[in-house]
Amino acid sequence: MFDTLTDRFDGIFKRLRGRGRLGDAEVGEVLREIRVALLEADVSLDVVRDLIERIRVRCSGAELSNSLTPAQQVIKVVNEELTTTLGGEAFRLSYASRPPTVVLLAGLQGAGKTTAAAALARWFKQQGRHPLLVGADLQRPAAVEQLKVLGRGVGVAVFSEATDPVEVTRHGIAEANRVGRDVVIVDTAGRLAIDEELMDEVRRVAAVAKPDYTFFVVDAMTGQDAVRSATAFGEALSLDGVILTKIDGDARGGAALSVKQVVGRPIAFVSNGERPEDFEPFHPDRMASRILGMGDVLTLIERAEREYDADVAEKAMERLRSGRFTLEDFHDQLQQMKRMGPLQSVLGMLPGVPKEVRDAPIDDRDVARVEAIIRSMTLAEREDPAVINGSRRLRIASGSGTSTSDVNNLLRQFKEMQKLMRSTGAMGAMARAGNRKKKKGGRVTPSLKDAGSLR
Ligand SMILES: Nc1nc2c(ncn2[C@@H]2O[C@H](COP(=O)(O)OP(=O)(O)OP(=O)(O)O)[C@@H](O)[C@H]2O)c(=O)[nH]1
Ligand SMILES: [Mg+2]
Repeated sequence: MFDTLTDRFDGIFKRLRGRGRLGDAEVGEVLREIRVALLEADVSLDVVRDLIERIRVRCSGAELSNSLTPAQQVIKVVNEELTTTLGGEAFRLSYASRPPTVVLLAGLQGAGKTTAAAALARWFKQQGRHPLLVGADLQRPAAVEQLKVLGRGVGVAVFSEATDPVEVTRHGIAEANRVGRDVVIVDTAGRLAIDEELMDEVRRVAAVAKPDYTFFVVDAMTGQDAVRSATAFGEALSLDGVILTKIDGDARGGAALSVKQVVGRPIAFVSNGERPEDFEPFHPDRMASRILGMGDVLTLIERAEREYDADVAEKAMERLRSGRFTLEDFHDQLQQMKRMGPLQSVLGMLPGVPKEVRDAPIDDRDVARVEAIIRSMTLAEREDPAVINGSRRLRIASGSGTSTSDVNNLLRQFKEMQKLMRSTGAMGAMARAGNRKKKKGGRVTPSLKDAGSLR
């Protein structure tokens, strides 16, 4: 997401860096370039106007700190104002004093409501809550079944029945009370704002659900137009926030930057793929630094803490320290990395990763190939690759559907990696992170935690 915008800002700031003092003319020129970049990114015209004006005031005013170069000053101001446009503070969700906390999802057809419902249920579970999913989409025949499959995937029960959406919602909440679920997520049918009958239905669902939070689910790929459809929903329902989906497919970012101002409500969560784990709370400040190409270490660290299994990490670290890190451990580490998302997106969040590297296509199939090769080895071979002779290499290649040169490459790279890890630098960093982790007692990825200090 935001690829084009990030590229444009990259160019604008690069040109700025060579400059000394910035006069009004230079500032004006930069603002014009930013304006064009935003419009090209499909940001709503009103939003662009406001944003540019706020940047202009601050860049030509007295707010020039001496410690920063002019280019850094502009970047700082743009970063802060982009954060404001994206909603300023991160959305804070608080729980109903008398459970269950009820969340209602509404939006256009195919926006990603059902997917988001399951992902949200998973997120609540991670917060230590006990959610219940309620399937109130009786419009599309397979809708409830879809929710049940997704619910099973995240280990959350789904309530539904063949009555009508209002009754399903009422009974779903009663069910949550009966079995002691403290969060209820109601998935509703996709509807067009012009369909008055269906708009009336969702109004009646909301009337019995009395939701603590009503989220408008929007597909980012439809750009600022989809955001406008919020108006009709906002008239029928009292919206609290937006769930922006499919940001993985939105190269421009117009929707994300327009939501707050056009809908009048902030983005609460974003969805970055079809899987329940591709879903997270939205942080305006982090997104702004991502747009400006400053990476997003915080999100990465958070995700790592959530998805990384501390025991496996601990074991790997022990082995690293004692110089016994094997292909078996490497395989475990790969599994863990994969849980943080596609490698490309993980890389995109690291600051200081050169654009060429960030954009170089990483094929997750390459990773799959490496896994297949390791899986085709015997345990003894994984522990000590030195025992793998020529004929075994051939067998491993055919067993994993690769070639002997793939196998040779992996073995050579692994040997180099082992050498590198034995060198004091890597060991020291790992050991330091290990100590920190023990103090905290939580889930931490050593190498990624250290990446934070790159900032
Ligand atoms: N790439 C990508 N696909 C997504 C994302 N969220 C949902 N999808 C896909 O979009 C399609 C529609 O998602 P649903 O969750 O069924 O949408 P919905 O709003 O419930 O649709 P209706 O109930 O028919 O209105 C599915 O194929 C999802 O897998 C996302 O963040 N990224
Ligand atoms: Mg649905």
